[in-house]
Amino acid sequence: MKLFCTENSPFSRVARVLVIELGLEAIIEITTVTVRDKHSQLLAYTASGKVPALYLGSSRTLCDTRMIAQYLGHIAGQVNVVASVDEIEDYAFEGFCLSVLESFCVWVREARRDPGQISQQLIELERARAIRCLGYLEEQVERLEQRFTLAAIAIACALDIADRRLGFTTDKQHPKLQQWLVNVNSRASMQASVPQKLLQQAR
Ligand SMILES: N[C@@H](CCC(=O)N[C@@H](CS)C(=O)NCC(=O)O)C(=O)O
Repeated sequence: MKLFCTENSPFSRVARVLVIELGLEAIIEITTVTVRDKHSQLLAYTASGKVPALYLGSSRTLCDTRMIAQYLGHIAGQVNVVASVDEIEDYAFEGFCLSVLESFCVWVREARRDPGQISQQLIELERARAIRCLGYLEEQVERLEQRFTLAAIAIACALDIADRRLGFTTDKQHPKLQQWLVNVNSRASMQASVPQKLLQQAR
């Protein structure tokens, strides 16, 4: 199986972390591709052109992070890597965590446009959303601490990209979240998936 990723994409990182956490390195080949590129090899596997994408063989490709997580959990025999709809609070929390990651991606994308094209209104909207969401996560940190599964991995990757790309960090207002992040960042899966290109850039 091939897992298509870019080096810097936080959604890709979620999938890469899961591959390591689930011990699937031997059967999942990580393939780095380009996105927003009409010549990308990924387009031969999925018209969406987005990462992560998991090619299963026989022209079957999963191109949604939650689906990929669910599938990886399935083949690893660890179905609780994603929340079950039977545990509705966990299920809702997981959706919230993925939406936090999505929101940081929107903010990063906007911030990287040519200066004249950046919408300050959008930036401020995303900043306000981020502050609100981190406040909520500070209250809900026990949920993140319980298990390092999709919800927690999404937040770990979201907070990392927010720090590296936007200089937006958990601060004194979020001490529990900050401590949780320090702890999870020391995991082998998080260490092995640090975006190397961003690491080399000045922060
Ligand atoms: N909802 C998708 C989001 C994936 C996504 O937005 N990926 C970004 C990189 S973080 C991407 O591939 N962007 C390329 C593009 O928009 O063409 C998922 O859950 O997998």
